[in-house]
Amino acid sequence: MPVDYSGTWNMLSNDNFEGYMVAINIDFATRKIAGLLKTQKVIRQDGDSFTMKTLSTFRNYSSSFKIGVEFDEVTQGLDNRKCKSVVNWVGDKMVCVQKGEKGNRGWTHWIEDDQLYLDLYCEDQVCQQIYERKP
Ligand code: VLZ
Repeated sequence: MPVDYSGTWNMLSNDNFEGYMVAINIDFATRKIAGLLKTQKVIRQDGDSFTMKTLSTFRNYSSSFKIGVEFDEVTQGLDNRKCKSVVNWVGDKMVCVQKGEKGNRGWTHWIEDDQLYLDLYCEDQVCQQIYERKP
């Protein structure tokens, strides 16, 4: 039985989001606001098809994809870049590569002790976020 990422997840911690935002060239004022946010992930998993919504009081971000199928991603409301993105299973982890102007860009999700982990990376920066299931 594969892992089920579906559900609503509330942020518990957000390590080095600042570094990640600098790496994707988010301006100072926006970083000051965004750095205080406790985002929520709403994930819908239907077989290998996913919708991931990142919700906050400031901005929302949404993406939909199928495992192993490259898609055009525009990081709307973040750095507004175009990426050729693809998400694959590596064991029970979901590994996304976001090919585009920025090097070494992507993210990895996994579940450990019923907590949702997310590493967001770009260039030499890694942001690690941990979420718990909404009670
Ligand atoms: O999520 O790549 O879970 O799409 C931050 C939104 C989202 C808050 C960060 C406002 C990246 C930020 C979300 C203003 C600069 C992301 C994927 C992995 C799924």
